[in-house]
Amino acid sequence: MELQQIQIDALNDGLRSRHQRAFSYQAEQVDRIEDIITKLTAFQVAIPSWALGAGGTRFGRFSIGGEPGNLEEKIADVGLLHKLNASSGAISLHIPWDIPTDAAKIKALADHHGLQFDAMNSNTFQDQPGQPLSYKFGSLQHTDKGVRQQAIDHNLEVIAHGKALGSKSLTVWLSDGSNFPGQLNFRKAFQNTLAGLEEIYAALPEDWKIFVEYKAFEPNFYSMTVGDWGQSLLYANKLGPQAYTLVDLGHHLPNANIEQIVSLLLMEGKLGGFHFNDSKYGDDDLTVGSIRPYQLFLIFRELVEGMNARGMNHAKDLGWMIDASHNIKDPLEDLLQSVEAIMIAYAQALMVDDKALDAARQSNDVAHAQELLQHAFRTDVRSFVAEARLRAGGALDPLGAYRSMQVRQKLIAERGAVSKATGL
Ligand code: RM4
Ligand code: MN
Ligand code: MN
Repeated sequence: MELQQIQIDALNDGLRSRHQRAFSYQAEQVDRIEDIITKLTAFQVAIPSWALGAGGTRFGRFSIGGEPGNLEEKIADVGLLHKLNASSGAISLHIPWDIPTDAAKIKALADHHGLQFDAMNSNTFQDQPGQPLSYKFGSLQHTDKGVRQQAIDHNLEVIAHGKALGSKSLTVWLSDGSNFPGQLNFRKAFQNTLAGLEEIYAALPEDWKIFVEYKAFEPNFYSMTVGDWGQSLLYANKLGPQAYTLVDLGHHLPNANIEQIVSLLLMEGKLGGFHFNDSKYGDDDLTVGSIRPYQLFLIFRELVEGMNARGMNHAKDLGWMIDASHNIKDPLEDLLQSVEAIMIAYAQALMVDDKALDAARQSNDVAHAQELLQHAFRTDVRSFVAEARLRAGGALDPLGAYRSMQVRQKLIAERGAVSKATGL
């Protein structure tokens, strides 16, 4: 199904005067409002193909109905999101879950929805049917050269698919690691992994980036071979200028200071991409901003400050993506909420008075420095985000529009109540 602009405009008409009142009241209190709106309009967050269906846990999975059954339907779903929020203009594919059999056709379909192909993701954390060698004891780290080669070849295949679609980056997340002390020689595991990454790096097209994603634990619980930002940065530095670290918000040990990590990676020119989600305990993959919105704001604040310090384009120079899993909510509703939370945090980060903050820091005025950040965080910027959306042709209230147009009911009617998305 597709949403028509005329439907969105009609819904917006009913909300317009209330929005205008809120927007003019809030905008009056902010400097550089036009600059903020322009930046918000340009900012696009990629949607991962695997977040469009129900996830589940190892205890079970509950179907939500109308899930996309193939790549075309996944693109259509992201098209729906983008039509509503004008901020989800890219999709990130996972191979082999999303192998494009006819790349030109898939590309044309994405174009039709105004979508680009964000980072391609490889998968060496599961065994696929018919796969000759198993990843049970790792992929690039494996003691067996044959397994390592299989994982390298898979990544080269992912690059080839990405090239055909116009993607510009490869994200490698490895589940490699060990479950018990003694299982692994850490140094050899690192060296094998690096050697494999070097071969993949050598196959990257010149205008591509490779993102090395780290994760503290799970599925391995004693050690992970790319376990934290230090290890990821080591790989990225050794690989070369096209290699970067990717930060997934759920991949840290509890209470890690992610904003500081982000700041230092940016300082080194080695932050490449971002996976947004929220968590209370671990890799919970919950809706962005649903548990720790202040942390999200602080991270965005470092992102904005660090990108400005390097003269980077906020919208284009880093890979922005959601990485989430939906167990009880409608994934499309959840993703609308996630994108909204990201835009809000970004808008608040753009509002921080840098000069005043610098001065407060310089004079060690701790209370004032804290006030300056909290003032931005506590400002209600929802009407700014809505205004940016409105100007780009999106819905003033994307979630409300989604519900009143009965999108899920229509998807269920089209695809059935028991359709299952490929993915996790
Ligand atoms: C991992 C990691 C990767 C994602 C997979 C599905 O935990 O976050 O980014 O590709 O999940
Ligand atoms: Mn991730
Ligand atoms: Mn994850």
